[in-house]
Amino acid sequence: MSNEQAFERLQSHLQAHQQAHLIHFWPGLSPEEREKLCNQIGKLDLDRIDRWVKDYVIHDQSAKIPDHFGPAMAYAAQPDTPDMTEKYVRATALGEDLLRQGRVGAFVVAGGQGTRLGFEGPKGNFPISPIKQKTLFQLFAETILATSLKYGTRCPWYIMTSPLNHEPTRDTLEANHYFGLPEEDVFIFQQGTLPNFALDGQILLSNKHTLATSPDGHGGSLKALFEGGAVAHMQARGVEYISYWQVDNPLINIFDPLFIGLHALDGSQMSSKSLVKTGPMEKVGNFCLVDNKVTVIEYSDLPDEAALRRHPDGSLVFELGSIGIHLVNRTFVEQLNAGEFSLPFHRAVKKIPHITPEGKYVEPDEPNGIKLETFVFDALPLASHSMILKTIRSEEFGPVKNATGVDSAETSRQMIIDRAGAWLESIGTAVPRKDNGQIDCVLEIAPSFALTPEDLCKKADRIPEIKPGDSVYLSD
Ligand code: UD2
Repeated sequence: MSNEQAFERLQSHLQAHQQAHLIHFWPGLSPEEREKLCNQIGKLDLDRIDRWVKDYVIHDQSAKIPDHFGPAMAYAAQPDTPDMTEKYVRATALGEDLLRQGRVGAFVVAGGQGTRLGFEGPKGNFPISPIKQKTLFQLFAETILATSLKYGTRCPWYIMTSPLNHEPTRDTLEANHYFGLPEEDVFIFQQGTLPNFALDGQILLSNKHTLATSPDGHGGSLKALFEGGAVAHMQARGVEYISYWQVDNPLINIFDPLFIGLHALDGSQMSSKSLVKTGPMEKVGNFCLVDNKVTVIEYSDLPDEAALRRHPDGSLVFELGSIGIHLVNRTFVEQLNAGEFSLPFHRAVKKIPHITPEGKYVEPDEPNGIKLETFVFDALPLASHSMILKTIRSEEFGPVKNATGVDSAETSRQMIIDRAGAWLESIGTAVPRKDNGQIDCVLEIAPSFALTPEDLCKKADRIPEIKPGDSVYLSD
């Protein structure tokens, strides 16, 4: 086929889908630019895109609230009956066994943009530890290494990036020699992207030969794990359980034997950790039951009336918040990818920089387009069984999301210090506190020193006396 014929074919294909503007600048493009544009367009499934435009761009079918939904149930953070105590002991022992056998892989989703934090570069490079200023990535790597040593195994680490941050993420890990992990235990892969749309459904161009795209949301991880080769890597390593968390949470307990054990004992395909919300409007998803299936309704979608509903004792009816912590069976990811699976789209109206038909680059002041994303928790209702475990906020959730205020570096760092103080006090070490109860020193416990208060107990003789105003870093 001649170049001309190929162009005409492309043009009529695009015209049939009202997207012919994508080749508006064709005459002025170099051969390389034309090839790049053709490649991008070639990857689009325009029949499906027509449906997305109709259902999600022009109309808004996304995130429909089900007619009937109720609150989901969760295991308590601490067992509250003798039967439960026995089950938690059994589950913890099973979780530890699975860790020893190398059946659990760590998986962080790190493809987001982190706009709210205003930090240049991958969010995992954000320095967060209170004394050593270790980055999020370093803390995760050290935790994985310490866990591998503790259980006499090698836990692999899977990291999902996006085109926004793939190279700098890979470069950081390489330059830091994977923070002590063997290179072959770290598997970095990219998530997919979706085109950005103008409000009338036309795909936007970010320059004359490039479509405007953005990452397809953390729901894209369930495809990317498979298509990017992580699942095959897991198969080869004997990994059955995927411990999923979000890059912004330095307090994450990546390998929690109790959570792993309960998940396995219950035959769950995808499980979640939850915490009791600080109030009705806390910005976390809500665990609900829809048709007997665990389902997360995002904070922005839950009607106020439901969010505010309370039991007679004052507790919230929808009290269980989703904090982006899951356990997923590798075979569940395989099962999803074996068929035609898709998660529902969530639609966000955004300011999207683009090229106008006159060829001018604009960064709009007002929202001008639609970005579509999928969310990983929308896979929960697809699981044959889904378990939820409540956790304790001060132990496990201190995200760095904003530059200041709630969920900022300051609050997250303080939570790291507070948790270290609570662990030390739990083994009988005196920690200086002010009159108002606040910890009066700076504390940091390296993962190599202790992953739990029990680990700390074994090293009690190495903990110095702590005086007000001290900075104490405990490491091996
Ligand atoms: C998320 C949850 C919210 C609650 C909260 C807890 C959603 C929609 N909401 O809110 O319910 O659990 O976290 O902290 O998830 N990411 C990717 N690729 C993408 C988009 C995001 O990897 O395309 C990662 C991102 O790097 C981060 C995580 O997903 O690790 C969460 O993304 P977010 O910061 O957009 O989510 P947030 O804080 O709005």
